Amino acid sequence: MSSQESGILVTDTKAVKAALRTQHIETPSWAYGNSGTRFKVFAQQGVPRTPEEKIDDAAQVHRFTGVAPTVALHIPWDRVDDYAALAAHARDRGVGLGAINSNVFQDDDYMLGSVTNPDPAIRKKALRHLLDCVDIMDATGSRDLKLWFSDGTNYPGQDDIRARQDRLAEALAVVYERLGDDQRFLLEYKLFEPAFYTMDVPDWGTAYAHCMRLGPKAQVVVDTGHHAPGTNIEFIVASLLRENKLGAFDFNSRFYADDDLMVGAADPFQLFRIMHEVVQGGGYGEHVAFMLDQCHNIEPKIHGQIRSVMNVQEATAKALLVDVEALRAAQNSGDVLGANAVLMDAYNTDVRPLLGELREEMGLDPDPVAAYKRSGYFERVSDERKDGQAAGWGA
Ligand code: PSV
Ligand code: MN
Ligand code: MN
Repeated sequence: MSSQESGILVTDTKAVKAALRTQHIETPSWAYGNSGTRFKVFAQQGVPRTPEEKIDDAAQVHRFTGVAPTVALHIPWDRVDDYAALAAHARDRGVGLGAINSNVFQDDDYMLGSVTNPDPAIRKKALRHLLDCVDIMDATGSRDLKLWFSDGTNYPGQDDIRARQDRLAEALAVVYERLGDDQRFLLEYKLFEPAFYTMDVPDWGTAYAHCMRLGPKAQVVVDTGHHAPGTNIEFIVASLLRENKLGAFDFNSRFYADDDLMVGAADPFQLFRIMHEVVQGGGYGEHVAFMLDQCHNIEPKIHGQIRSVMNVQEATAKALLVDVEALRAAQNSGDVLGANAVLMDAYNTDVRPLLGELREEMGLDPDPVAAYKRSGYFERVSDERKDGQAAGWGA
């Protein structure tokens, strides 16, 4: 969307802004509740007490950024009696309900696994939960079911690796069959934790193999915090896009393991490289869902989500600014440093003025954080939510 003339980047900013205007970044309900590490969950002021209040907070992120129109639910953390009513509440607040995240990791029964547990009764219980989640999707109108399994083993010999894959395949096939025509499941992989010898879905290859067997409604989720240090995530993104198997991202950033920090905080350049592959690989559209999966332990929740959304926008804007013609020309002529320079030119562009302009064109404040702070929302809910039990992991 840009061209290089005598060393100056001339860009079709109109086209870049048009693409950015349609971006859809989903925030997670669990980001608004109290969170922590295994050592301590910190209680913060003004934290929502109910799924409805989490949605109210997510609506603030959309109100000030204009590109976060949906919020993902995690079941049973967001259990309610009437999901259609919850969807109506969301609509009333100007947002929609997004992906339904299943949770088969917080029950004593799942100590040795959920859908891969050697005990058929426990497998059945876990499968029941996944199917219940599809019922919820029917009520909320959600398209995506996110499946993450904590299943795995800690010790060599603890269980049969292949038998566990068979059990997983069996459960996934049942869920796949239950999906409606416009629904899909997103299978998320994670290298380690909570299992430390084998995870049953440790990497994109395992997730891809399961999804490939089932068909187009089975897609892979890339959680950017779920790889070994040094893994080239953009290569995975490029490969999954080639195979039409990239369903979504769980964006967050990490310095060490599954840190779940603000998106783009640890490595904005990696985020840009990922977005470059998304844009070039035809993944910039509704079929690849941009979700955030992060928990803000020490920073204010809504402010942190706004910051993350803005960081995704900035990386996307830079990826859209890559001078593709110049890049191709350099690549095809073997100009190694020239090609690299084209990419770096885009990465080093300060896109904040462009995003500010875009927001003004969208009727928003160019500075979402300042506008949110001025709104007094935090002070208001801090006062209103003084009583009652704040939501947090597991609540
Ligand atoms: C697991 O680490 C994970 O990334 C999955 O997406 C879970 O559903 C989520 O975290 C909960 O925060
Ligand atoms: Mn995740
Ligand atoms: Mn994670």
